[in-house]
Amino acid sequence: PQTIYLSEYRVPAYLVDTVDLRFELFEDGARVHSTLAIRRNPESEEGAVPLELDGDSLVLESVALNGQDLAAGEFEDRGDKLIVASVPEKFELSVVTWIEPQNNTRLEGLYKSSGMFCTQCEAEGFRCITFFPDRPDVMARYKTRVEADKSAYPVLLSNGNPIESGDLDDGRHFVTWEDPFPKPCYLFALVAGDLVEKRDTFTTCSGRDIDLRMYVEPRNAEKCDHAMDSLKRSMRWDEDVYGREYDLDIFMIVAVDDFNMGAMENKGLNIFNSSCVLASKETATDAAFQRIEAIVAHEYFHNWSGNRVTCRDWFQLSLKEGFTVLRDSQFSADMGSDTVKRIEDATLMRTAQFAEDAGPMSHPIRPSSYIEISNFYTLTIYEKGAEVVRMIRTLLGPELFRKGSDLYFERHDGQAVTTDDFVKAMEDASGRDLSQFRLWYEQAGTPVLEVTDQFDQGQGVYRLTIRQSIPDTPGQADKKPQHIPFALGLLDEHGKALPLRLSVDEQDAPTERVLELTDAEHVFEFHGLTEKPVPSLLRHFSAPVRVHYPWTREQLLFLISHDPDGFNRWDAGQRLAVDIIQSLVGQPKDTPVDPRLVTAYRHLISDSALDQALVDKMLQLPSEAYLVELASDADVPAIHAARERVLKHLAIALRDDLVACYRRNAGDGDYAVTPEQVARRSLRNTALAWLLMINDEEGRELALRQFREADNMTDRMGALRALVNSEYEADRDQVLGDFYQRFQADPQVVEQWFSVQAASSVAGRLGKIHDLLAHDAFDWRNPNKVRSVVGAFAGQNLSGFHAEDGSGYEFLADQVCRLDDINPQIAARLVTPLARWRKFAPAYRGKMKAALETVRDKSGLSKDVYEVVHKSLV
Ligand code: HT7
Ligand code: ZN
Repeated sequence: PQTIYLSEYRVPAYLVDTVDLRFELFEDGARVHSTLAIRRNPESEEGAVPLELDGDSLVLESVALNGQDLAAGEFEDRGDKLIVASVPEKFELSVVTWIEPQNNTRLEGLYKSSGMFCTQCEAEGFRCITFFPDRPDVMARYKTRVEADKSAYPVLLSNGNPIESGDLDDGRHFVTWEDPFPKPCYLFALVAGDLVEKRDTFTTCSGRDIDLRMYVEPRNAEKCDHAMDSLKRSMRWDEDVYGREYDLDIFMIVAVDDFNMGAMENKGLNIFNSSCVLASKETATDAAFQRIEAIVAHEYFHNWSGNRVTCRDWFQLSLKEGFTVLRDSQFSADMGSDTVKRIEDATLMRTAQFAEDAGPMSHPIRPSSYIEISNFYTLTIYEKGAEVVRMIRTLLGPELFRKGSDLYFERHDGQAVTTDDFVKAMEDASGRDLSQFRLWYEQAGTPVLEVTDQFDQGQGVYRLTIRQSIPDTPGQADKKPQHIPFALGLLDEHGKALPLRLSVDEQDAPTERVLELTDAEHVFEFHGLTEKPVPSLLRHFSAPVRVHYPWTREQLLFLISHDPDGFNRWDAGQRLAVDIIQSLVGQPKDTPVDPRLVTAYRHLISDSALDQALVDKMLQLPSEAYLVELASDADVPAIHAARERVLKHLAIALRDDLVACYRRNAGDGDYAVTPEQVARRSLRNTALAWLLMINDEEGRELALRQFREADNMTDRMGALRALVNSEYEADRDQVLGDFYQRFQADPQVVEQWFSVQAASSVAGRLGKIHDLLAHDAFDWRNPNKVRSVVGAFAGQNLSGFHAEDGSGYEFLADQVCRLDDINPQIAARLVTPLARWRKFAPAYRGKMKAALETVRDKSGLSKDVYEVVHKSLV
């Protein structure tokens, strides 16, 4: 497969002004008539070169230039390209292609999901529909006529506004849509199906009424309210916080069951994975409600950050994704708790993005090459990209950042631009020089900050030395220091926040500062102190970096109860738990657990005056995945055992406190997804899970009762998960059976049922995983099902996946090979756990590598899987 390089970017030789599409949809395929108004690009130096259009899996029926059919010798159909050797400066090209959506299992382009037609064109799916210059810097105005059988497909949708509709012969009908905004083809969408419509309206800040519509299968009609409410909140928030008003008259959301990712921001017609949009309290957990709100917001925010201003090329993907993730994260924080959201974001970064950044696929947020762009929809592009934009905001302050955002949208509206254009707008609006900051876009890897300190009692000066280094990553060594905002505070022995005087005579010094690191080493002096303070470092996770500081356990315990910054209180708790668990890895089972952890946790569980949402987060022990990420030569079973040892130790010591916590948090009144209720439900589910870890009879009874009596999925799933992870085998089988019986008609709930089993180190043995794959409800063509069994097993059931005999690895390799023939995008994502083989202890490493080699040797490997496997084997 061919590697694409950023350095080889050239402006398009031809531009497309308008696209006129006509889709004839049938059961055995679809005919696509496309007419393009094309002209030579005045900015291209290429001149009168042949016209090259991209294609994939198309059957070409005809090509005409300015209405004249082209003869065989006048064009060349190479499959992946349609080449017309000689074209005038300005012309109309008409192409007719035949495609087979019903056989499209890759779910790129036009395909069928549960009987409906739908599309996914990002990144390069439009070329699976018709021949086209499939690149985001070719922006055109689209008119789309959709024709289909009226009784099977009463709803026919595309981007923009409906301008015409009517009946045709043979029980068929059509609707024509027109989108007034020029857009790249990756934002094109079409839907045809037998769907129910849910309507609402939103009045924008300038007084325009927007028609809001959701289209779902009839069985999901009652699961739309939450997404609709989330949409309205997002629209208002984007006006209030970013000054962005919606532009079309209609905004539509469609739910489909088979979808490769979470959702897609097609202009005016967002398409969602059903699991990321449909919710009722009986079928969706609190976490799902929150995820839906965030994803609806994310897709909506793309209307400006992505659609009105789009990417010049796919190397700029983080331009839209990083900025939009920051925007959705600010939105979620505003809808709930700032601290809790920051903890969740930092957890994801540290657990999964840092791992990606240290692995074989490590890449900068603006990569310089790729083989398959679908492999670059990564945590680095999305989450680290958002952290990078967040750092710009931290450096500029909220007002100048907003000024920069306004300038960016105003300057580039209707354009396809680069990350550099974004940074330039921020610079121009603020007057700040971000040249060194741009290294965040170019250099991969997680910076490491080594922090040491020293107190000069005589001078009353506290010296903090911070050394920055960035590890080598594939193709990048000897990196330059980056510009890092480093927020900190200092506490005295009573926990009082000390003024941070950077000079002896500084008056009214703040108690929190953002230091700017630009050199490989900095020494900061804080004056006017009478005792050595306790540092509270990298507050709010002010930069996506690792901080190493020789904290003592006393200092961490002190910060857990005294740090005025909620995020860092949580962070101190995590560091303490990590330290204690790490000290037990590979140690005999009876090695004592530091009793101070129990004291700290008892305080958290029993003090109801504390912010319960924060307490809930603080009670969660660092995950196995995070402990693995922190380890080198990771021995997963040993890490799993040490973590379980601590968990059980805490559960035994705090048994009565857990029962009290459960009872105190029982009963919410009417179900609502408020921060208070979410925290209560989560706390009582944590208490249940811990009690069942130690085979507590009362805990078992509470869990069984909660399972039976629950009126919402959070409670039911909390009880189910606790029982599935317990040693009460008969109860486990009973509740799993009951659950399936009750919810078997609901695919989203069945997915949860699959994943709670596959992710369990107790219930998810390999034999069980095979049973799940053989289950009637399992479907290889449905990505959610594959993720909920194979993905959950390899990504969450770490001790099962890393079985000593290597059976987990062989299993995954087999499934990846099988899936690669069906859906390469999903196969490439699934192979990731094996690709990290270098991270693990020698006994595991060799077996992982061998499994990966079997994937490499599969014949007809897709370029998606090829890229991941080959990059991880070099
Ligand atoms: N921008 C969307 C990306 C996306 C996607 C990419 C590749 C293959 C399938 C896909 N479905 C959606 C989603 C988003 O970031 O909002
Ligand atoms: Zn996005």
